[in-house]
Amino acid sequence: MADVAKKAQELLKEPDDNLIVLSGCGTSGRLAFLLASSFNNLLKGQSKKASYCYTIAGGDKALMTSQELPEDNPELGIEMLEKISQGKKKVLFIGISCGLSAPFVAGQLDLCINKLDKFTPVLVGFNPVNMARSDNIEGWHSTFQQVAERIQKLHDLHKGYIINPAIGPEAIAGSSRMKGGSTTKILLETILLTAHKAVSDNSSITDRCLLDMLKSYEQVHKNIYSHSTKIATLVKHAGASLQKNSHIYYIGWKSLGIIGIIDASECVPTFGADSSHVRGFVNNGFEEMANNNGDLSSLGPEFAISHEYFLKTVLPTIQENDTVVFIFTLDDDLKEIEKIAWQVKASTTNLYAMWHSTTEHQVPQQLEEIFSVAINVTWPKLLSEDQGSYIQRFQYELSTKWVLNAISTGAHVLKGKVYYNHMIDLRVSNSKLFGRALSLLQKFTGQSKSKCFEALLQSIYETDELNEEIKNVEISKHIQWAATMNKVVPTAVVTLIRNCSVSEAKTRLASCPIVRDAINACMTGSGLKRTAEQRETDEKEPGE
Ligand code: S6P
Repeated sequence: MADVAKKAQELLKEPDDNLIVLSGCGTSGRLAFLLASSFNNLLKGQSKKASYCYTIAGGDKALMTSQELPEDNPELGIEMLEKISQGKKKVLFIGISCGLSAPFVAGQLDLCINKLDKFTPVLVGFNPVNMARSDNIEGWHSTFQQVAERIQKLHDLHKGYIINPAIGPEAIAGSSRMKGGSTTKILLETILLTAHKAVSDNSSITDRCLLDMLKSYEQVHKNIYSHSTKIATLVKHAGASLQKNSHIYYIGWKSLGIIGIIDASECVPTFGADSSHVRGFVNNGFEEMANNNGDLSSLGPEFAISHEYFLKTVLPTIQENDTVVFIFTLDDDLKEIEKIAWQVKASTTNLYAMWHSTTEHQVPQQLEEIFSVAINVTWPKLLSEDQGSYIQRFQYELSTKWVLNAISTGAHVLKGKVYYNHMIDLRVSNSKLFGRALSLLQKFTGQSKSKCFEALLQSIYETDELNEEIKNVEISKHIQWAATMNKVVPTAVVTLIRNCSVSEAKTRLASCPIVRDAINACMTGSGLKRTAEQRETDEKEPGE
């Protein structure tokens, strides 16, 4: 971390010639965007030139909607990185891939390795290199693991770096938006803020500066989880909304609104949710996002993210079963918040809030009273120093992320979208998720890989008869089709357990809206339930 901070410090001194690029797919790309925006704002506040750029697989559309397929394309990553770094002398490239797995990022790292006179590659992720993804990348020369191994060699020469601490398993297997995303945020904020401070103070970067900042996040953790009872209440209400096929809406201000939009967008690939189930809105919409491509709201309703749109189009449809969560700080326009809250209250009493206050300033009582439950996170006095206020904003964001991740994940668990700790109803929308779907089928049915592969294709193409032609096309073709389908994995699980047709499996699932219960019923009926439970216990690592 210190080495990377020193590199950033060096580059920040010559903003005309240099650039820091943050990049990733899905959540990792969204965090790349958020971090790049924050640090450019910090520079702007100091009347300095913007030094950061981000790239995300799928482009800006992926900031608020799920675009999982471009993650598989290394050439796309290379193209984007070449374009934004044109004309720059030195580029610090930070590629984020929590699982050390995204081909898009592998392509970009490969470009950097081949042009070390210009690029310093940094890989951020949470797997040891020997557990990086080793599958072939369709139409490309290397695997992610091979690229990671090459970066590791550069590490010793101080020409490239890997930051990949072990952070333990995710609560929902593979849901790296949670721990992986939070740790990405903590690590990169610590590195980059330390670099900025060193440039401003003309001081050196030491391990102590990094450690002090990391430790401040420990306090954030303590602070936010002291509200766990209220967080649990929000999870319960949000879960009840989803169980009734109603919605969860986040109405946020500034970057906390963006955290809400990010959390909502992730529910689609993770839980196979519809994009209307969980939605986020931010004040001033795209103006607040300040993303590369500006206003995307003309692309469709799922790109409408402003409060204005919420009030005009969503509010009239809100019903008693919907859950609405307001997210703000005391710096936001409290009068406006109060006004919107009253408007929402006319349609639902399921009105909640999470706000950040200080020991000195609290939210006015008349505002507090509008909400059924409010999480009031109180922080010590505001730090006035420029970088200090950024630490505080980062802490607000992280604690908000933790709460919203708990709400949306918990609500989907209550909706029955999780089987043991697996997202059984994921959308099969890229090669990583195709591989995950296959291993879930093997795990829960005990059948061979080839049998599970066939069942997966049968479910994707809704047929019991697979011709050789279909079986032999590239995985990317299956994914294109699967990405448009619902309940692909649950259907395949049921066909395998019951040894039944795809249409019978669909009928069984349709008769029981809770996916977990439908699968459990099939397991019990076939005497497989204990086997699955047993397998889960057998596979647990010590300490997991
Ligand atoms: C995970 C999320 C995904 C991942 C994306 C990138 O909870 O749904 O969108 O962020 O697949 O993963 P990774 O391992 O490259 O950071």
